[in-house]
Amino acid sequence: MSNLVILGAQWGDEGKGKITDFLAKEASMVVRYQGGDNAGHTVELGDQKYKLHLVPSGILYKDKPCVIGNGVVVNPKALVKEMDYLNDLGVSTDNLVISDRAHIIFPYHLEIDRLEEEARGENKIGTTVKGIGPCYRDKVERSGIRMCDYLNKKDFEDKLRYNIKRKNDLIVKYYDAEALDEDAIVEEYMGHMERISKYITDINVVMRQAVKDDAKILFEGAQGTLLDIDYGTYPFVTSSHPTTCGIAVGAGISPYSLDNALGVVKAYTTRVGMGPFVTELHDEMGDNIREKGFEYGTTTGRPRRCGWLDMVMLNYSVQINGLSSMAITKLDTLSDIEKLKICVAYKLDGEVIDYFPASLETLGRCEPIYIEMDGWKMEDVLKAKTYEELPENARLYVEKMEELSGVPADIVSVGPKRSETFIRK
Ligand code: 2SA
Ligand code: GDP
Ligand code: MG
Repeated sequence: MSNLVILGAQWGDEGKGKITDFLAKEASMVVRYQGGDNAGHTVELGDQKYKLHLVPSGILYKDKPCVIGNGVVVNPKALVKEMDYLNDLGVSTDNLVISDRAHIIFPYHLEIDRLEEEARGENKIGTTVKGIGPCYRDKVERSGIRMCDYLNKKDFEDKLRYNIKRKNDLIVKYYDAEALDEDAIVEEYMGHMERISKYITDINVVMRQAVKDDAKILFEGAQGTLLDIDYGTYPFVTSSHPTTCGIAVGAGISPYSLDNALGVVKAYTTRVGMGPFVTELHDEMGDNIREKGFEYGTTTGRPRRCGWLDMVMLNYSVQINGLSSMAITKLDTLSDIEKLKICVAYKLDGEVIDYFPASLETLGRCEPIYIEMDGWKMEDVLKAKTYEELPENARLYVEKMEELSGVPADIVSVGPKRSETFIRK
């Protein structure tokens, strides 16, 4: 048996969607275990670009069950919209399975997300305003509404009405904003729930059977390690566990069932939203990378902040996730740059450190220590049909990443399409 997690080793948008789609061919099922429709996973097939948010990236194969685990927070309206979008493109969503333990995002979560960001002013997190934090907060506070609650429609409606009243109190009294329309929400969401109810099931049963059958399960992480609520750059993080740790609580399976962890690593670093970023480039080079790599949010369209590869951060990610291999993406974006930099350590108050500090104030004082690598030409990347045919300096860059992390780069990606992917072993 070989179960695998594919996760973001940095701040998200490393190309998880592309790599998941690429490897899903070999998998029996694909499972999302955290996050919600804040995620934006892009898969390009031929001339068609698919942007996935809640639906696992295995959906483009006809025969793969695609599971939305209990650790995911699901906005039924967003899910219906995504299903319609996929169906309109000729993609069937019949293989979708939604955990009956997954929590539901309602309009009050989005409104509170928006109001809290507004109230934070300059200290805002830069959330996607999809209601993710407020929904996970209700889950932990034990006032959330789950998919299984819909089994009893009367109870479901009562719980929803009670929650809307309480949240409206907060919205009006605390934020001095307008109350949401209770009846309109109930009517609309009962309709969305009706639409998705046939996909709701106890995924523990599905997962138990999969393990019994020796199925090859592929877990698809959303966001990235440095956005983990515990291990990320708190509070500039999301409210779930995008790391391997998230699987045990978010996918109806024991941690012992996981065999391998594949970290998707962008050849440089990006971040969308606020928070510290040691290797960030505030100059023309940063703009150049953003434009060449088309670094804009898949969900919100926000420009992503860009910087050099940070091995201190990556090695932290290797350790937390127990990465057994890497998929290095967007190597092509670094083409035509004469000298590339890789951060190998931080300088903190005159001392050299190789660990990732918890305190943002300390992290803010860290300066990157770089090594330089020679660049390569895009025209030479475009000619390559195998890893060995890539320009020598591009291969040296990949091998330097392996040397500095101690993790093999089994996959190297040089473009958004399935065909632009090289397997090395
Ligand atoms: P949230 O909305 O509460 O999860 O936001 C909290 C932080 O998590 C970041 N975050 C993300 N970072 C990278 N990619 C994400 N998905 C979209 C994409 C983002 C987009 O694929 O591009 O379109 O803007 C994602 N989702 C959440 C977020 O920026 C905050 O820093
Ligand atoms: P995810 O959230 O990790 O799935 O990543 P996103 O889809 O948000 O962003 C990654 C973007 O890079 C998408 O537009 C992908 O199509 C694209 N992409 C993935 N791999 C490569 C690559 O190797 N080269 C280039 N140029 N683009 C890539
Ligand atoms: Mg993304």
